[in-house]
Amino acid sequence: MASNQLVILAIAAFLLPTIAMATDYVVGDDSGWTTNFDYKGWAKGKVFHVGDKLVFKYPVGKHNVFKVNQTAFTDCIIPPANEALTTGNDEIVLAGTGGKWYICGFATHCATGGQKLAISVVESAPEPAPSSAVRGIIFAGYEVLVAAIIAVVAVAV
Ligand SMILES: [Cu+2]
Repeated sequence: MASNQLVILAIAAFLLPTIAMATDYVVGDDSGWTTNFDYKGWAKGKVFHVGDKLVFKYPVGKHNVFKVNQTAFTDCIIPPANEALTTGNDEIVLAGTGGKWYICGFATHCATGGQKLAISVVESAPEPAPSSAVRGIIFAGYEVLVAAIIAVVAVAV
């Protein structure tokens, strides 16, 4: 087997867990993005990593999503309308670490409806979280794949 193929395999084996372990979070789970939902409680206990994705689901025209700073979050200061996400299925990949804040810009949804989400994002984890069964299954699959790749390489060499 050519050495550059081995290099590609090595890179793939290194990158795969990072890709496989990114988590999609539907904000509010089955309730989606709405008023009178406890987003603080929803976020509590979750560990958000760089590369994970937030998905805001809501009926188009009923809500929207603004990414804001902490002050705007606390005081429900609505940014200009052209900064809003409005598709009803807004996906935000968490690109960096630290605090992230999101609010709805409709009427008083943020101020009186509590439609606001604050999270803290940490570095992507090199190891799967032991508490997540799904991640464990994905990781087990990855180990099987690596074993298969090693077997193929051993046969080829
Ligand atoms: Cu709203």
